[in-house]
Amino acid sequence: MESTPGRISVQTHVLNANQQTAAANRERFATEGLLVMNLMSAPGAGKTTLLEATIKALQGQFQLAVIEGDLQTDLDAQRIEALGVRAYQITTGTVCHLDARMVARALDAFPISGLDLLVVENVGNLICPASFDLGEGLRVVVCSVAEGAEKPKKYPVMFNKANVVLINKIDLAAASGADLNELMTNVRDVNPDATIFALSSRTGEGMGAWIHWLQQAVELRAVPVMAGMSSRRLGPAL
Ligand SMILES: Nc1nc2c(ncn2[C@@H]2O[C@H](COP(=O)(O)OP(=O)(O)OP(=O)(O)O)[C@@H](O)[C@H]2O)c(=O)[nH]1
Ligand SMILES: [Mg+2]
Repeated sequence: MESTPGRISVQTHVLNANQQTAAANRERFATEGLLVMNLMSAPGAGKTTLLEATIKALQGQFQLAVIEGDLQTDLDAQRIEALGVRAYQITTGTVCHLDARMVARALDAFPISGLDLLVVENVGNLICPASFDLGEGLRVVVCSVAEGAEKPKKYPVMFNKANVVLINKIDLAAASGADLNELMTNVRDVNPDATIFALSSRTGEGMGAWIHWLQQAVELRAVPVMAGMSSRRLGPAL
């Protein structure tokens, strides 16, 4: 489709307006002293399953809450609440991503004081959510092995803005014929600074390294520098 000046200026306006609200959200999160994680992936890559396993590992250590984003249903929020963690569902209707204003509105109805970690599970989509800053301090992208090793190259915006890339469903690697080394190389090509963990949210393999990293992030309220870790290739050997 041909770009027109009108189209470009409307998109720029929308993103600038979002940036202002994201900055206000970020200030609010800083005032409250919590870490906010924006969790993104293609539909079904395993965000909620990963979140369930992460909550089970961190419960009792930190005060947690979750904002869920979906086009329809509160099914993911129900899964989180079943673990005894507060969850707020945003349903976007036809909108394929969360934006900063949706999160700001959610915060008016969903108290965050006293929290250590707020996770925002974005709408399942490997494209649009990457362009909308929510005011988060930590961007985590989940990529399942079965999606295909070339996905980081085809959807670079999502991957090159991530602090962490979680390669999920490694229990399915052999069955899906996935080349994990190629996937890892492609993530590094688009984002040499991302910290990468390979894990299975279902079996728990590789979860320990991710949880350890996240514990540090929550304690610091920031993205940890991986001192003493010479490689970004963490988790089980691939
Ligand atoms: N084998 C295997 N299956 C997994 C793993 N993680 C998630 N799944 C399965 O993948 C499917 C989708 O998982 P969800 O956690 O709902 O994925 P999601 O990214 O939250 O999906 P949306 O919110 O709809 O975008 C479910 O059937 C999960 O049980 C994993 O590590 N291994
Ligand atoms: Mg989900």
